[in-house]
Amino acid sequence: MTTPSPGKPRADALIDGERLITRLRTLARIGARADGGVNRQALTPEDAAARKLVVGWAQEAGLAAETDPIGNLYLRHAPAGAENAEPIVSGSHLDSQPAGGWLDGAYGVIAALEAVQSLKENRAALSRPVEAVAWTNEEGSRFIPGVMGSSFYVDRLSISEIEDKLDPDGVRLGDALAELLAATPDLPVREQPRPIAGLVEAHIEQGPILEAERLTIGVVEGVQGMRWMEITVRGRTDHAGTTPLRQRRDAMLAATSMVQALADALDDPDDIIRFTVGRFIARPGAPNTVADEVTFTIDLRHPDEHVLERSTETIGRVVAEKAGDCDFDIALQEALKPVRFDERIVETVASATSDLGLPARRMVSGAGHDAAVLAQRYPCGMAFVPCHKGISHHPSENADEADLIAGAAVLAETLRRLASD
Ligand code: HGY
Ligand code: MN
Ligand code: MN
Repeated sequence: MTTPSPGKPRADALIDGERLITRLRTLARIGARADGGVNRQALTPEDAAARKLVVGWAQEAGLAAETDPIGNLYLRHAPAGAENAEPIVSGSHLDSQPAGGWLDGAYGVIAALEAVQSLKENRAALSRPVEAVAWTNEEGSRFIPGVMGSSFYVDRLSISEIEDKLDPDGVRLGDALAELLAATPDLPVREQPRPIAGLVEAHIEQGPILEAERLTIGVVEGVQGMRWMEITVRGRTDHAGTTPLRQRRDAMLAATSMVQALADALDDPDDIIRFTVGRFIARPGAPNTVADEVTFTIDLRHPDEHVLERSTETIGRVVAEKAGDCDFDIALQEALKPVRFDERIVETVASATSDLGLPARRMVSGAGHDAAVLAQRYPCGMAFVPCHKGISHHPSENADEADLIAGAAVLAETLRRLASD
């Protein structure tokens, strides 16, 4: 690491690193898995418990805590005289993947809380409020689509269009959301999103670049585009012992041949396209009955929207070719275009990083983030810290404490600069 020059701010003068790490480790106990990971999916009792814990920390720190109709949390410091200015916001998500780690999302929320609390404690001269936010259901692993709280904030979706969605166990989203909100009955509810002057999200990189290059901070310039689809293949149930194969309409065989043909058709010599089938469900699900319905998901990503468009056409063609005697539907569930972040915010992250003497590079995010959705309406940026071996969406996800602390300090300094304009 580069040694900070004399006169420049030091990470440990800007935030309380020990408090940051203690809170992250305490939060990781909620939804802890036996293998060391975290299962704290959106709108579960664990998600509600995590929100309560974070609200408690914020209130102890003297921050004003509020929620909204979709369960986003706002933890606010408004310096005297600046109450009515548009805030500078920072946050991420408290929900995790089913086999997730302790840092994806949680880091960005707790780092934002630490930054906002430290700016308050250090009596930073601010001309705008600063807010830490936890956005609801970023992952989309339980209720599709993800980035739900941030999409609500920028008016990409309304609660009425999602409240009847069901999780894989048949629980209705509207009911799960009502339970989540009931767990914090005293929190004021902001009925309408408010304009934001600027937003910065801190996150672990979830990829291998920073660690390989021995860098502490990734200054994120943008996020690659993403599409989610659900393919449903319909055939006919038949007796496994008596029905000759040539007389079947076997949805399983059609669906599996689609998946393999799609992987072949989307193979990218440059290895830039990301094609994932992460969920595959066969019904009725009995060993001795031919499956009559198979649904599987596609998560498709690339930094170039034209490639996403072409790949979507390929998916339509290949699915039709491999359907045989089965019927099929292709439902587009989410489409997020590639995002370029706001140049002023990116520059502010970069200058705060270099003034802290931290080695950094600019990069594009492979993972999706709430900041990419919020960038549709507000000036946004992100700061990444390295994670071990680039592993994420896995229980072993981890990062060096020193990097987590450095990232939170960069965040605090960036928020201070943006909120002092
Ligand atoms: O899927 C994503 O990129 C994010 O981690 N939810
Ligand atoms: Mn995340
Ligand atoms: Mn994630």
